[in-house]
Amino acid sequence: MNNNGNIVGQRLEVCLKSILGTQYNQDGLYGIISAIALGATKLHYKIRFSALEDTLGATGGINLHGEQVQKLDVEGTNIFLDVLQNSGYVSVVGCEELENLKVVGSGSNRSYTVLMDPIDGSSNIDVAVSIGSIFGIWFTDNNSQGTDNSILTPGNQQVAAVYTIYGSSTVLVFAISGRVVGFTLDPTDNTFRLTHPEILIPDKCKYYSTNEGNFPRLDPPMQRAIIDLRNNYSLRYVGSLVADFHRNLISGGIFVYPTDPEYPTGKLRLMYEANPLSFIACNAGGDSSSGEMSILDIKPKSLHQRTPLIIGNKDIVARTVEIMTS
Ligand code: AHM
Ligand code: MG
Repeated sequence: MNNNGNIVGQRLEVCLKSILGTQYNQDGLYGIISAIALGATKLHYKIRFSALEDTLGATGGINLHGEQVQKLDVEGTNIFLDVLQNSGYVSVVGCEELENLKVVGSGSNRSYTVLMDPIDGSSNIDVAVSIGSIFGIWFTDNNSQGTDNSILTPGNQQVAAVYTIYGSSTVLVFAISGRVVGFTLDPTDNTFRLTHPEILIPDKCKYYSTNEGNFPRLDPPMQRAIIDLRNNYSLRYVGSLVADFHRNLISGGIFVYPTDPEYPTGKLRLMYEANPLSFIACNAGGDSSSGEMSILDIKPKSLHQRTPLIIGNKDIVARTVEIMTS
């Protein structure tokens, strides 16, 4: 048992309210996180059966980022749009796969906006490597609901963030201010059970995660920062941000996806990848940066904007930023 009375193995729905406390609109967050857990359970089975049900591979369509749409991208988007709408607490959803914000309902209970990447690590879908889903949860700005302006506030305004991983086990991690908690799916009764009552990034950094294949085209200061990481830590790189982030959060590490000539403003998306994971990292004692500023302080310009991302152990993020900017 931990100091909040939550017992390892307890069902998510049972311990969620005591974890959330009264500091937020408790019912709304409870409803949204439960809805994400339901969606993640559905997606867990879609992924497990994807090779058998012929839902691997591409649809033939190209998304707004110019990338091939995978069949599971479509499944994931539809599953989470559905559960978030049915939660009764979400008014607006922004999604990697949808060009514009989608208004999913109105009314006084629907006071939240969710920005999501329903399948992170799409290139790993067909090869049975860990993939995940990422969610940032915000209060809806009722004055500009559903317009781009309604979401163009820095990530430090997020109320909560969640990610899930479909890997050797299926895990759901969520953060509210000052608390990061992890659950693992129990497939015997399809419930998420408390397995990580209090996640804090370890003091010691063990790993660095970056696409080493991009090294030759990085700027010299960025190359120096990567060489410093090489000289001090072991390399681990899955190629699914959420899986690389989770390992580094639990075991200690840093993830770096800088700018390069192919991605002059970075590859990863600010609003539904960098912001939610930065919220989680910062509440677990870690940190994140774009190299120029804290990710959570960036004033966004659009739903789909990209950012360089350096995220993980606080002091190693600071050292990497110092080297890459000197
Ligand atoms: P996705 O959201 O379309 O899957 O793309 C983002 C992914 C991240 O999960 C991962 O960190 C990165 O792209 C990997 O990029 P690369 O293959 O260039 O190393
Ligand atoms: Mg992604």
